[in-house]
Amino acid sequence: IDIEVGLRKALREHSLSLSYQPKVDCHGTLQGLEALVRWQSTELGTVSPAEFIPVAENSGMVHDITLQVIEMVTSQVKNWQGKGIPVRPVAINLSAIDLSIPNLVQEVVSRTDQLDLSVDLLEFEITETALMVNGETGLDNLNKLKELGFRISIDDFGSGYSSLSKIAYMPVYAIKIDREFVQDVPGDSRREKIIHGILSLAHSLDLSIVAEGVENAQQLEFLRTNGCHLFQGYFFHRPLDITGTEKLLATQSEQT
Ligand code: G
Ligand code: G
Ligand code: NA
Ligand code: MN
Repeated sequence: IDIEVGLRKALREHSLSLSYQPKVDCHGTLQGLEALVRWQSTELGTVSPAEFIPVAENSGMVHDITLQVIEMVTSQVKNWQGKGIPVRPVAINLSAIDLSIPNLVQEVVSRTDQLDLSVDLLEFEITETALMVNGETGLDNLNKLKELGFRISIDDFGSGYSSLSKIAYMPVYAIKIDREFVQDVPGDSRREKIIHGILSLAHSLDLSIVAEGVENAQQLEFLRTNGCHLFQGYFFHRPLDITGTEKLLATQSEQT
């Protein structure tokens, strides 16, 4: 059994699950979560999304994964609300293929409407590469999502070929600086300069800035003093399972 066959089965059986990685402000206070898909296969063991998402994209399955992820997130948020646990916005990763689906917005809205969820509890992350390969339909979908009140972030910023000058015309509220840049600061003066450049342009465009892959206090200090707003990474939290996420949501509410 290979990844494609196994994944098809997992989708049929609805056996994918989610981890949630926190996004925090510079005080470490929880501001949001990113949903990360997980697959524990009986035949193949744990398979990383870095491995199976590309296979899913090439075999027509990635949009079904996305729809199942949306359903898991919305029902989880509803579940937390039902238990009186204060929730934070949850970001869902979209692939380029999702953006090319003309019906995408309706599919999202039908799932949030069904559970009577507020739009500001869901966000979408799109890699800059996905943003650039999508034409009319992609931009149309993003504009509609934004008009409805969903926030959109550009994931892995700096790793592709886009530029902030293009993103300035996109319905985007935040950029996430790719881990690759974060890992070499402070110290690598070229990377420091790239981050300075990204941040100053992002500030002037009023974009919110999230740093990915923050692993130590030095990185945090550099990013914070240069105007990053939110942080994600092992220094604060690894991706958490549902129990861990729930505990964190509960303790954060005690502090506020
Ligand atoms: O969680 P992890 O570090 O293993 O993720 C590896 C890669 O898989 C990352 O690039 C992440 O963005 C991507 N990924 C995780 N969950 C999803 C998802 O639900 N949909 C898509 N399209 N990509 C995801
Ligand atoms: O491409 P994307 O940014 O969505 O990737 C998310 C992945 O990055 C997750 O699978 C998560 O496990 C991983 N990740 C999150 N924080 C860190 C970190 O601080 N260091 C490293 N090396 N990986 C991280
Ligand atoms: Na990312
Ligand atoms: Mn992401």
